[in-house]
Amino acid sequence: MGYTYDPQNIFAKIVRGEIPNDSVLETDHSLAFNDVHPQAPVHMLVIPKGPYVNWDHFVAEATPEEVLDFTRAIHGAVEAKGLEPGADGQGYRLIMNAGTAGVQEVPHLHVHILSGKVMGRMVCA
Ligand code: DGP
Repeated sequence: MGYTYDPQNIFAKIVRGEIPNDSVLETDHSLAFNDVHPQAPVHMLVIPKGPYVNWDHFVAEATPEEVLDFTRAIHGAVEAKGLEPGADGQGYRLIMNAGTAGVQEVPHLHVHILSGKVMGRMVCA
């Protein structure tokens, strides 16, 4: 399947440094920053720096190094905010929206990390 990436999407501009972001963590291939419209007390986004539309595109075409880096960057952002589930019961939720049913607004792969409150069993409007 072919994927068409729009290099003018807002996260592409963040990766290129054309618009600012509130960074949490940066690695060779990934970037984590706070969401501009937080849906919870903690709401970060983690993106690969590479031009991938969604998770499906990433899995199909990213290099093993990018996949490993992205996976660890997600955990790195969790650690940076001290969200690891443990005795204090903190924890977090990961959400990755894709396509129309998933209501993905920005066409650059991103995972949401939500925490800071108990969010109920699922997010489903
Ligand atoms: P989604 O529906 O999964 O595509 O969510 C896109 C998220 O991106 C949404 O929670 C708001 C966030 N967002 C949109 N534009 C910007 C921006 O310019 N900066 C930051 N930090 N977040 C943004």
